[in-house]
Amino acid sequence: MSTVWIAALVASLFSVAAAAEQNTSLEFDNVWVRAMPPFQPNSAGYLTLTNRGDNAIAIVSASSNVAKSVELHTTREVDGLMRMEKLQGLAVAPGERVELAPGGKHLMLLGLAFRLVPGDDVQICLQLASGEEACTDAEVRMSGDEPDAQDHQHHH
Ligand SMILES: [Cu+2]
Repeated sequence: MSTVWIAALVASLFSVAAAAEQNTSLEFDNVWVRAMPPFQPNSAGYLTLTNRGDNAIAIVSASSNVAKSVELHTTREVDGLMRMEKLQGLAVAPGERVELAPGGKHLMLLGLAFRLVPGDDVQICLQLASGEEACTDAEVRMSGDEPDAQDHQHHH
């Protein structure tokens, strides 16, 4: 095997690694799913997304291993009532940080396969307009954290 051939092979391996790296320019933080009492069909997932890449990332849909379907929702106050609305997608600009937190945007997990208990690990995947999929583990937590989480939203 010639040295040149090995050099070419190493170079191609590196370019594959670099390409794989680009897929992960979406960074996940504080990913969790709300624990639910028995017989609740739905739950909500929260996370912070940061775009570490140079290109805008468009999230077109989401999925989870514990739900039939996952929708992107936002919460809006209408006549003093908090209402959830379905979002068609979510764009994250380069360098932008988007928080999905209680009282705001969230992932709606519809049709839970089983009861979510605190400490469980579930998987959340986001499908991107580019055709790529970004997946992360989420921890199941109690909803008692909610007022706290809302509080933290306002100061960074
Ligand atoms: Cu919702």
